[in-house]
Amino acid sequence: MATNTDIQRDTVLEREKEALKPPPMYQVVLLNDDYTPMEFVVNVLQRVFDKTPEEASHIMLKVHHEGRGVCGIYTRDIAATRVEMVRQLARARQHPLQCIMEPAPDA
Ligand code: TYC
Repeated sequence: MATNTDIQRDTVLEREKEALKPPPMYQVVLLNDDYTPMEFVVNVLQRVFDKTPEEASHIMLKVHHEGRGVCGIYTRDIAATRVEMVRQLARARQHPLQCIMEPAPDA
């Protein structure tokens, strides 16, 4: 039978293993809609995701044509902050722009 010390040792080993792993990564995704102006989306991509005007236009058009597009891949807190920034900017202008985060597929 496993004793308390066995369990404590296993817990410590699990934590050590966890600490050695890279953090889980999340991708921030923009979703298409019929109303948000293209220029606004390009602007958001430059301001929130540090994209060049060319990169921003490319991502915006991908979202427009394919329904969704990845804006960047970040650790959980940074992804959540950027999603919130997009939502605030969209709300301030009353655009229905949707932004979500989801676990990034393994590299
Ligand atoms: N489809 C929008 C339009 O035609 C543009 C758009 C692009 C909206 C990307 C949202 O995430 C988006 N005005």
